[in-house]
Amino acid sequence: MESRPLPPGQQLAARGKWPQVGEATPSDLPPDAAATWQIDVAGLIAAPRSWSLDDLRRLPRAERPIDIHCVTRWSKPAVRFTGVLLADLLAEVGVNAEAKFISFIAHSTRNHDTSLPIADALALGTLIAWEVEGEPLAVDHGGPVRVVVPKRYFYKSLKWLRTIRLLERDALGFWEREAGYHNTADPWLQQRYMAPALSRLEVRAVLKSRNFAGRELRSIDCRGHDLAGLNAAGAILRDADFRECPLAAADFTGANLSNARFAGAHLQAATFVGADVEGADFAGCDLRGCDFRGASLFGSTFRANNPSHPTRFDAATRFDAVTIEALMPEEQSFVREHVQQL
Ligand SMILES: Nc1nc2c(c(=O)[nH]1)N[C@H]1C(S)=C(S)[C@@H](COP(=O)(O)O)O[C@H]1N2
Ligand SMILES: [Mo]
Repeated sequence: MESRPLPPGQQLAARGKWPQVGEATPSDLPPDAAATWQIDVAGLIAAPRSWSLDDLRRLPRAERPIDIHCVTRWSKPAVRFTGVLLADLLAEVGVNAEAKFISFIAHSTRNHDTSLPIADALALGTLIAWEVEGEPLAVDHGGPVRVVVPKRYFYKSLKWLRTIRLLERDALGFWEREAGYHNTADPWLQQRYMAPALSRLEVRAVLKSRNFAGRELRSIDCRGHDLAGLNAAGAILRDADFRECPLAAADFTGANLSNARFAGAHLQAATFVGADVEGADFAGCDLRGCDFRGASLFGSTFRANNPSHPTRFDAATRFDAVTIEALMPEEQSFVREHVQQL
């Protein structure tokens, strides 16, 4: 396959591997879900209507190779999805002139949703898809029917699509609300997160306390602060910046550190047990005695880019044989090479 450049900060998943991300597969789908599935199109349209999969199949069939870019830094190029273009479906329902946004809502215990400006969704070639690589879409990956939005981080591609709602004003989606994920989500512009939640004053106070336990501190900038012995158990630290920080013996047990930046940090004897470090960067860190057991490692990076500041491990650095399989191929072999017990 010809290789195209990846968006900045992304790495290739192993060929044939497709991680399942987000909420768990719904446990209440009948085995024949595809036969009974209905998609409701509602909101600012001429007349609300439900569509079965067979109804959708009567519309023009579209097949597209689409690059998957997960916000936690793994990509999977040219995945062949088949379905109907959103444009062709909307042409059937007749969208009112005042509708500006489109909200996709899932079959989901938390009413998972996401949204886009209608103009963007159409211009990007959004697909309502029920097949991948010529096979019915597996339930784990959003079957019977999911949304696939090309050229956006994959959190815009809603699984288990149930309702399409046309709106005058935007309805912020689940990850955009709960995780602070960027509402535009262009991977070429690295639009991963919205602006941080805290003021500078609040940030200064919490840094001084060295107690982040249980707090929501998305995108916090910790650079230049001595945080040795930090208590960050259970803290929400997505996109946090810890580059070069002294963090010996810090406790990140159960913290959410997805996409956090640790490059060059001193993490001797720090613990990440049960933490989410998906997409986090540990290049050039001192990881002697560091504990990553039970951590979620999808898309995280350990290889140093500067040979004079290598990532350091020792016999006390701990990883799980199982969780380490979530690392992308080159990262996985690098860590295995350096950590004895694997
Ligand atoms: N219903 C639903 N759709 C969802 C999510 C979710 O949690 N629930 N997560 C999103 C995220 S963050 C990603 S990266 C992709 C993952 O799709 P996959 O599991 O097929 O890789 O689904 C997106 N769609
Ligand atoms: Mo994602």
